[in-house]
Amino acid sequence: MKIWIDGEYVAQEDAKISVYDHGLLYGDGVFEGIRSYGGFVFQLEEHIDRLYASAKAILLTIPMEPKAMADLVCDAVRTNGLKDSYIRVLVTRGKGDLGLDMRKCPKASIIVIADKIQLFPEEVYNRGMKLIVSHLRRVPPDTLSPAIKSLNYLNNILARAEASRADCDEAILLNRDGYVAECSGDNIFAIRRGKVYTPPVYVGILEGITRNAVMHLAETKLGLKVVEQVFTVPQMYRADEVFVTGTGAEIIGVVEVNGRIIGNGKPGPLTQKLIKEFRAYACSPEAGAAVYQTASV
Ligand code: PXG
Repeated sequence: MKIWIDGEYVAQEDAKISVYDHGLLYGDGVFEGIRSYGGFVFQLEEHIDRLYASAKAILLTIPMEPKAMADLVCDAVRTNGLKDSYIRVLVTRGKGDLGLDMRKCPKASIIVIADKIQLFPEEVYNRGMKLIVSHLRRVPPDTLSPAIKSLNYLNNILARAEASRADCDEAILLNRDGYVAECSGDNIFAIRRGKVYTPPVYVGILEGITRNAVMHLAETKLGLKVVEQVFTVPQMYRADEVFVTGTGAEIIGVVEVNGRIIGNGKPGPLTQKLIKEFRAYACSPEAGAAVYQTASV
């Protein structure tokens, strides 16, 4: 694969950054994970918007206009001859000295990786996921806002490790008040009596782009009522269906939470309908930017 770093494509083996980059030294930077389906970059505008919002929140100036960044994402997919792909855009604080002071980092670094997507095995979609509730709480919004997609992922990584060690697929993080927030790399939904619930953004979550697309599809294609409402772990045990959404996962049914079986222990019927609708939508031109029709940067 050819990787874009600061103005040029380099071979994967040569795609390296300085050990003085504050992205590495301090996790000082932001990123996006994006997918393309059949040559269409899914929700490209939304991802670019979120990237620039994350950068603004951490006082990081991206040395490129949003439109040029959108074109670059398309170009990276095209340059690597991809149609279905996973694109990782990183903007790091750039090279500085060994102190925290961002003023010592004169220029942010831009990295764009477009590679083949490693899909979850079809088996996971069929059997569903097992979740645990992590002992770690989601970082509160007044500490490091989860709405910022920053390079600081230790909160999420340690929660995910807890899940793996318990032979589970994902971990649910609660907020400071004990309400369900989100999973380590996915948003969470519960369905009860035909109504779809998902935690509101103020609970302290990343406002997932897949989440928003799924909320829209549930309402418009399945005619379901979707509400952003706080809920607790015991309320989730009583749900008819639970599922998670994310760029990597898309939509995956949840069949167990903390050893409690959800519904009948299989991904629910509405979850399965949503997966079908999502897959049809993701491959449609209306869902994304066409990679092989846009002008090259
Ligand atoms: N919450 C968190 C904490 C995330 O990191 C999501 C929700 C879902 O957001 P989107 O916009 O993707 O629907 C994410 C993003 C991976 C991976 O390899 C997943 C994410 C980030 C980085 C890597 O599975 N999910």
